Amino acid sequence: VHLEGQLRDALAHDGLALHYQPVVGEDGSVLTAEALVRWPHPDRGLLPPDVFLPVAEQGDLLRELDRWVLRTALREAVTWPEPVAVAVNLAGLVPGDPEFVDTVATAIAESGIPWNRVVLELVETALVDLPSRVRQSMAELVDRGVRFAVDDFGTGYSSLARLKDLPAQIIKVDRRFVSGVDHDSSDFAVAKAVVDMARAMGRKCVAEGVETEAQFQVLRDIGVDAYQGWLFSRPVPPKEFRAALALGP
Ligand code: G
Ligand code: G
Ligand code: MN
Ligand code: NA
Repeated sequence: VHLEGQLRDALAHDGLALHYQPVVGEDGSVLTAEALVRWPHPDRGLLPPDVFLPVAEQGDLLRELDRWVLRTALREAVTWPEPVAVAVNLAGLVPGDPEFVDTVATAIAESGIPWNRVVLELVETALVDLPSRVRQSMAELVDRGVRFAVDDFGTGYSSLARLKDLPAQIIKVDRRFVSGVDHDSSDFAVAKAVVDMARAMGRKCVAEGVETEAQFQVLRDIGVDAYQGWLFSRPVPPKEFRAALALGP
């Protein structure tokens, strides 16, 4: 309860921080940066989301946290050079929420960022069983240029065949398959199947958690479109990210 109260306070007073991790193309150029929330806690140091997202969930603060991240990330990203996009994870503010479209549209409009530089990351479970009304609303955002990404693909319950029903332009292959892609034949098979299927359905594929040159090579051969992981960069504070952008690939 103590931590929950402090989190509530932090949310109300801009007491959280965002770090950014680049998503790069084959040539190393930065295409997107994923915003990853941290909490610079007065007594406990920089807390990772695994520690406080459960607290947020318990305290019914996830939706508010997502709104804070969305607003903050868009405001920071509008200062980046074209055409670098920003990706925001949403867990509490999801398409089924009646205020979803309005909230997103307002945040984009207020920030002044071009719509096509906004990516919204959702887990599989938030994207299945969407009533047609909700799909329609999401389509309005997509028509204006927003892209949706399915995060951690392969870890949820949907089968590959359901990929075609997911209203998402980007598929993020979970790092559990990426980690073994260069030496484990079943990880390789899953990664390849996901990428082949995604491509057949006109989606872009991002590999998450790329840590080694060997993984990168194999993923490139499979035909992944973009890459994210420690091989390229850890998540870094906004200043450091901007400095890296200025230096180029
Ligand atoms: O940054 P890190 O790799 O420690 O993130 C751990 C988990 O927290 C990941 O599952 C990630 O999706 C989630 N996460 C990180 N930042 C955010 C955020 O800003 N909003 C939400 N809803 N989840 C986040
Ligand atoms: O669940 P989601 O994909 O949103 O969260 C990304 C998480 O993966 C963050 O916690 C981030 O710090 C972590 N991450 C990013 N790159 C790597 C990597 O190369 N290796 C590992 N082990 N974790 C990574
Ligand atoms: Mn993510
Ligand atoms: Na992930």
